[in-house]
Amino acid sequence: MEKLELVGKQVLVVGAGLSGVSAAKFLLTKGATVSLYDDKPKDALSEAAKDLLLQGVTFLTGAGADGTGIDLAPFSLVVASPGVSLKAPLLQRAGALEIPIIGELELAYLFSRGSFVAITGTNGKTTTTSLTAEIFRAAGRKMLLGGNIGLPLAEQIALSEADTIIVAEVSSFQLETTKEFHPIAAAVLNITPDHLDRHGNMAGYIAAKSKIFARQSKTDYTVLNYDDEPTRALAEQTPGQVVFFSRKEILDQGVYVEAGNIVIAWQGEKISVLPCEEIYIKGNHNLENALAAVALAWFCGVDASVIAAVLRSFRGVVHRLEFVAEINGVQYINDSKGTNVDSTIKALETYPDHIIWIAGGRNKGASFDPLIPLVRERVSSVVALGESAGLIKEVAEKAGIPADKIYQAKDLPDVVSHCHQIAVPGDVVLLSPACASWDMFRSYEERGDIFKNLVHTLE
Ligand code: UMA
Repeated sequence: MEKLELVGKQVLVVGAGLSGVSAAKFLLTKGATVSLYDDKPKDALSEAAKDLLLQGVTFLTGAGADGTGIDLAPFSLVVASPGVSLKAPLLQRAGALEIPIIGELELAYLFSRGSFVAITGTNGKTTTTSLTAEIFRAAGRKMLLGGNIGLPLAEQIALSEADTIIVAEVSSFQLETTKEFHPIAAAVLNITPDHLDRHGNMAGYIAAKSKIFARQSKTDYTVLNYDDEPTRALAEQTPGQVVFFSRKEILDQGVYVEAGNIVIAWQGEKISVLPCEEIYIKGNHNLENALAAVALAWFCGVDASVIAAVLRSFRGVVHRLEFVAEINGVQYINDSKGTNVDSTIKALETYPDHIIWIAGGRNKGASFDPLIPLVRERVSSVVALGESAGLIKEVAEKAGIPADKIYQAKDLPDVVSHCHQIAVPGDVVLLSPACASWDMFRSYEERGDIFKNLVHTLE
């Protein structure tokens, strides 16, 4: 499918991160004349971004912090990076001039061959996307994996063929700028407050997420979490065929747990996939991720026996409840991907007690109060870091953690050395910040990698 003519067109890419650099490269291959804007000056950009200069891309950095000096008249298309809000002055001006604004996800979609299987949700996206991709791979299907997971789709889409399944993790930021994007199977895993600073409120956030199924029809599948009320309610809105999954309820039809087994029930047929205890990745949240992956794969024609085999062997993803090391009887766990409250709730639920909890970073507008009961029940010490350290200390105080067990660290080395000093055998040192990393790090991956390296120096 090539739904966009780019030869000789002037295109402005906004944001020179992973997504923008991939979009710019892709646009060049399609014959467009590409300009790249970023708030940051050229010197602060990555080598990959700077390489684009050599490939003929014009840099518009340094034209004023919000692109005020840029003449938009020559551009016939703007490709916005997911991290750039549609409210950014440059995009507002482009909108006022009626220049179409799309994201890199939409761009990749418009040039894709094959079919998209897309996954969104506040939490569990990366695990479910990786697991689903692994199932398609094991089934011998041609498969591409990408999206918000950190692998821009624009970079890979040229490899797609008519029978390729493109398994995509899609975020609310990416969905916001979609128009034609149309997955044959789409999953919404759960919806809890996140990115409210960007979307304004829950309604705005849900509206962005709902675009995952906006272009579906009755021959497509919308996989929804029955146990999560806001997600279940989306059944009323999707034009696709609803497939519910549930960890808690026996459903008339859908994918659910019955007598400890994952079961698929559909149009009178009932298939037992495997006992839940045989799934390698543990925890209720992972069972939900597994149920969604089962639904996506089975409704796209993958045999239940292949699905079961992958669920037995799939080991999970990095930065998500990732075991780092055991040092003097203390376990160190990297959950840097815990970038919102709900995700950190799931991390705290995984360990019964003696948790030394490391949290803080950039708050995205959500309240931290839902963490209080778990902190009271399971956490023995709190280490607060970054812009929201004050708010994390407040949570600790409200949960009744004594003042001498609350520590405000200045940076990650300070965090790790403090934890090493106070931890006793049986403790779990858990980095699960409930916040984005962007106040101190480039990404949650960078935060997690630095944490892991520091922990390894203790060994
Ligand atoms: N920038 C501007 N103006 C702005 C905002 C940003 O110029 O108003 C510039 C920054 O200076 C920087 C660049 O834009 O140079 C960064 O762009 P970006 O924030 O879109 O980040 P990318 O590196 O392109 O990564 C994006 C996704 N990031 C975001 O959505 C914030 C990555 O998701 C994704 O993996 C990648 O594209 C490939 O698809 C990360 C993420 O945090 C993992 N996602 C959020 C989440 O999962 O909760 C949505």
